[in-house]
Amino acid sequence: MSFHSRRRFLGLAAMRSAAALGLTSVSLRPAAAAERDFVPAVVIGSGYGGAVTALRLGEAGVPTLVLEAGRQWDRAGEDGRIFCSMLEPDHRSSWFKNRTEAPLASLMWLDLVNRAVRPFAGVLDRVHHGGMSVYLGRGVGGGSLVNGGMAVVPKRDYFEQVLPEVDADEMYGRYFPLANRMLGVNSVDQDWFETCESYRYARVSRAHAHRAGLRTTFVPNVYDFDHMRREELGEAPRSALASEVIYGNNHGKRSLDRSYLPAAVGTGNVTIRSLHRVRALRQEPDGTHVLAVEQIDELGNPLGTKEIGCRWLFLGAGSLGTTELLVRARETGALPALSSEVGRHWGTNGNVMLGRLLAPWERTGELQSGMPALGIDHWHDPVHPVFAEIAPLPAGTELWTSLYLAITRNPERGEFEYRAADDSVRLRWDVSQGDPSIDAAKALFDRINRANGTGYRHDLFGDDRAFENRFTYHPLGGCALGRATDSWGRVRGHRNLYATDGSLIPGSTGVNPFVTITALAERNVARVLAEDFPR
Ligand code: FAE
Repeated sequence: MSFHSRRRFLGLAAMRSAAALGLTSVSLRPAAAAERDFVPAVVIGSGYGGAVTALRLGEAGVPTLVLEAGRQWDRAGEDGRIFCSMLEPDHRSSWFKNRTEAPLASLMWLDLVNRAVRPFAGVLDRVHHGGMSVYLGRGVGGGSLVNGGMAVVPKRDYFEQVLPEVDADEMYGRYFPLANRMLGVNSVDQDWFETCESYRYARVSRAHAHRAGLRTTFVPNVYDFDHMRREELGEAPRSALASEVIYGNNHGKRSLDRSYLPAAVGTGNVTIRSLHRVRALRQEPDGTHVLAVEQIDELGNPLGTKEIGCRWLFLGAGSLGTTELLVRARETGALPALSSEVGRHWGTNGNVMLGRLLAPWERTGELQSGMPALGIDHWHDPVHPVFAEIAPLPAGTELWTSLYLAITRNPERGEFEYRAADDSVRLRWDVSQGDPSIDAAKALFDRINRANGTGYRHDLFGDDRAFENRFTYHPLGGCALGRATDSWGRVRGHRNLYATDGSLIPGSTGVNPFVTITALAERNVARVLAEDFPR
């Protein structure tokens, strides 16, 4: 076993025993960093940016505390499963809601999808901001717990346009390969793909795209495709093939709590505290960052608030979480020197969801893998570039439907504002700002429908719209690299303060974003460790 795997193994064992004991603090040295009110480094959030940063700080010998609002997902419920399925959602599905809020709101205009649930620290959140709502993962592992696992490196020329201050040679030569390796990215066996039942839906969509003269591409994933193959054969417990994805996967998925985070804990320098939400930040004249941290239980009851001080503070609370903390801190005068660029350059990665109704003889299959493996790549279109993920509709029954999450190049950007009356930070985004995304998706899918004699489904989104652009899975921006921060994520205006997550990317990546977030965090923390920490 290599040194790295041994550390990851130790960390995994520590995480599992903490979960079994119902502890909210995980560390190889629980008495050390965990209980002190001052730690050298704090990372807020345990998604991609936070997990990368925690591992590299821990490896460099920096005692580090990770504060995560959600719970650790390692303890089975009464049904013996950690996560619930999409078909039978329960309290584990949703972050303090009375009812699930799934992306598909209806079937045949009927309210068949969502269920009443009791409020709990569940794994998927949908945060509402007027014209836009944002899906987020909540828990140790952030979005990696709920996402479709699609691990896509962006097109280089587009990456260079979006983040011109980043050395693309270094990213494509070093940090994207590193991110893919660390995340455990793998590709589907194409022979199996062509014959399996689980991807019949993708093959049907591919045939329709090709009939319209369009190009499709296989998409790597962090779900273990060999496990999936064995699921179909009945040799492994089903997860991707048991309608599990947005409320978590019980098997097969290499989420961050299986990769970066146990490796971080295994360094012996990193402590993770779950169900700890950072409410506010300030900085003392001597440079100490002070965080107001609230601890809750799984039912949301407050267990107390305390202040934690640190010298280096890394914000990995995701695009919304990081932006909210910074905007509030600037507007309340707690971090007065933050730039006016904080809270700007926010976008949806041009997300639009849509479904097409197929002919009755075009079966997409009752068994559909929840992990997408194919995309329609039409990004080179000069007017309407689109990268469309061929998404499953794993309802366990034949629905003669092709579903897509289209990523488009939408130049519209949102901004965040602070409202003193209720101490809230709100996104300003008008529904009409999503129109360019619909125009692009419509141009592509009209072409596919024309070539195949098919049409849109109008019954999936709660009314009779064909295109859903009122939510995003891919919130990006709010603390954009090179604008609100320097070229390495150091937040301008305050010392030893860093953004390390999707907030750095100004609104768009052209593909699903987590590989980019991971690689960028790897690049930035390497520089920060070399320059900002004593040797
Ligand atoms: P993120 O993963 O959101 O982690 C932030 C963490 O911070 C969360 O665990 C929060 O609970 C925590 N947090 C927030 N505020 C606080 C606070 N105040 N105090 C303490 N903790 C806090 O951030 N992307 C892909 O590339 N491929 C896909 O297939 C894909 N599918 C998706 C499907 C769904 C349903 C969703 C919701 C997202 C999907 N994404 C996908 C997007 C991807 O998961 C997302 O871009 C990343 O998770 C963002 O990573 P960050 O590090 O920015």
